Amino acid sequence: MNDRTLRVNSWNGWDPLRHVLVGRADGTMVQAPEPAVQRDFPDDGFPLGSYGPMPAEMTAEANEQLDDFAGILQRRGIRVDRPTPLDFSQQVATPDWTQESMFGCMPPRDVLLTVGNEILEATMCYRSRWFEYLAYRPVLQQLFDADPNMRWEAAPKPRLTDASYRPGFWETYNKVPLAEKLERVRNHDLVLTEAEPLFDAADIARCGKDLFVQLSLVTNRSGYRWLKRHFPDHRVHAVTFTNTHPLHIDATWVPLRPGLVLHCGERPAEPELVKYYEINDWEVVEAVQPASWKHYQRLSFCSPWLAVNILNLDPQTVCVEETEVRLADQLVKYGFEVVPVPFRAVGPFGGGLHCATVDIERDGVLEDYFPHRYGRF
Ligand code: DAV
Repeated sequence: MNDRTLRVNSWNGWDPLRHVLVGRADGTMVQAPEPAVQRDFPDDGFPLGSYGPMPAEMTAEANEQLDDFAGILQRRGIRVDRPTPLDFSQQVATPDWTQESMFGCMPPRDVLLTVGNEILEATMCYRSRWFEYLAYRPVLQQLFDADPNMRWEAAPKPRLTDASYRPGFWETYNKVPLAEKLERVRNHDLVLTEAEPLFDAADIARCGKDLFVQLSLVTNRSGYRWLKRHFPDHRVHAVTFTNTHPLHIDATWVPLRPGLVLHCGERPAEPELVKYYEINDWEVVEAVQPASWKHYQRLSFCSPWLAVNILNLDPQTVCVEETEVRLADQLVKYGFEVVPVPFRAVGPFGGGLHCATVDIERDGVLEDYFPHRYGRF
């Protein structure tokens, strides 16, 4: 039966949260090698070239934390949906290629972008993640059936032939000196070519009328241009940060409420971006150092900056990983109520509290938080 109370609506990451998707760790893989990504965990049983399911005990612990997080949200009256995992160990193929494994469905934020009443399926750029949208289709179908105003969109499915990747990228990039790496990041000369539009949804920070798209290891200029044309009523900006491994904007530049953005200072923002925020009366706050990840770095491709991968429940309330007490103290000083959530075990499955979720409904309407123009913004 259709549930007429369902409604897709979210314009930013801070309005009061009513309905959210929370990922699952089931069956997550250390993916088989492919041009866009190579896992190399020699000390943890997965040296370069090998692949297979994440260890069962790690998956169980991550799922326990994800389920507990879902429970915390539900007890606050927030509706929670979950994806439907596939057999991620299976080989997948298109007419252009065959890939020995898929990945998982812990970080739905990477795949789905909610803008107003629209949910957009991102292109993705890993062959192992090409079919990941299928894990979210049951929820999307339900939303489409229930909400007559929901816009269900999918960006053009990419070909992901060898033409989409710079040959031998990882072999050379891993060896070049830091300064050269940063120069390549600034020029966006990374693993993806411009053969076709490619983006992950998690490279986009939503601030009402302004969408900030990070050019990264998984988002190219063509992907940014596609997004700009797809959202003609928004101001869509391409941004980069000084970060040798740019992967998703939500551990780097995290808007927490109108007028306040949390910034990972180890990854400096372009001065023009900072100035754009400042002339619009936003404060750019440098986050304190993350807590230790010593016991939870096994098989992880994320950095300790998952600390700032925060989920807002409303403009005054934020979910923060429970070990990040210094960050929590910092946020309390800015007037936030902090909900501590144990989430360390989820990190190796692809992210933190923001990565693990997708907004389906928040109260609120489209607003312009940046009335003043600056530079290219
Ligand atoms: O910056 O450590 C976070 C990835 C979130 N999906 C980082 C990557």
